[in-house]
Amino acid sequence: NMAEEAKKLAAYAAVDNHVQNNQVVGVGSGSTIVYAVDRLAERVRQEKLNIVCVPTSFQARQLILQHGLTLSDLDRHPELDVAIDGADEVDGELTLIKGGGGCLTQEKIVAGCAKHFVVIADYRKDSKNLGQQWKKGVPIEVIPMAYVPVSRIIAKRFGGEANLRMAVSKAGPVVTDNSNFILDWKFEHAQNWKEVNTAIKMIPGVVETGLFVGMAERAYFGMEDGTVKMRD
Ligand code: DER
Repeated sequence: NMAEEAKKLAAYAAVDNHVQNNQVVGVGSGSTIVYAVDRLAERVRQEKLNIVCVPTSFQARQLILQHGLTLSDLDRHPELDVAIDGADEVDGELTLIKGGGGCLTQEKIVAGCAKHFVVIADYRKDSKNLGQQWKKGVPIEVIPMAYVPVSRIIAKRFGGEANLRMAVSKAGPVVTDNSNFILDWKFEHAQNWKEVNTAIKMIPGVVETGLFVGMAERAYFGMEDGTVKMRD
C-alpha cells in the first residue's frame, strides 16, 4: 500500500546516500527500518561492501542476523559512522517523537554514538509541531517500581496524562528490551521540547524519553506521489 511504498522510498534513499564501504552502521527499530536493512543487504552483496551493524533492539538484532549482515556492538564500536532509524513524528526543527515500538532507549544511545543520525519515515510522520500527527503521546521508559510516582509528577508538572503502556500479546504491561515499563505521555499543548526533555529525564525513575532533540541531522520522507522529501 501507499504508506509501505513511502517507507521503502525513504529507506532506500537514506541507505544509498549515507552508507559507504568500511563503515559501522547503527540499525534502528520498527517497520520502516526493515526496508533499510533489505537495501543494506542488497548493496553489501552487489557492491561487496564491508560494513558492520549495531542493533537498537532485539528486533534490529534479528533483522541483522536474518539478512546475513555482520553483527557488532558498542563495545567493539563505541563510535558509529551513521545511524539510520524511523520516527513516530518529525517536527519542523527535526525534533522527533520516537518509541512507538518501545525501543527508544537503545535507539537514543546508538543515535548518540553516531557521527550522522538520519531518520526515515513515510509522509504520515511529517509534521510542523509534535502532536499534530502522532496522537499516542511521548513514550517514556521508566523503572517498573517507579511508574506511578513518575506518572503523577509528569501530569502535575507538565499537564496531560502519562499512561502505562499495556501489552497486546502478553498479559500486563509492555516490558522493554531493558526490562523496564513505558509511560505514554499524552501532552495537552506544545512545549519547549528541549527543556521538557531535560526536566523529564531528571525525574528519579525515568530511564529515557522518546523526545530526540537536536539529534537528527536529516529526515527522509517518502511521499504519496512517489517522491522523497528531505528536511535538514
Ligand atoms: O519505536 C521506535 O522508536 C521506532 O523507530 C518508531 O519510532 C518508528 O517505527 P515505524 O518505522 O514502524 O513507524
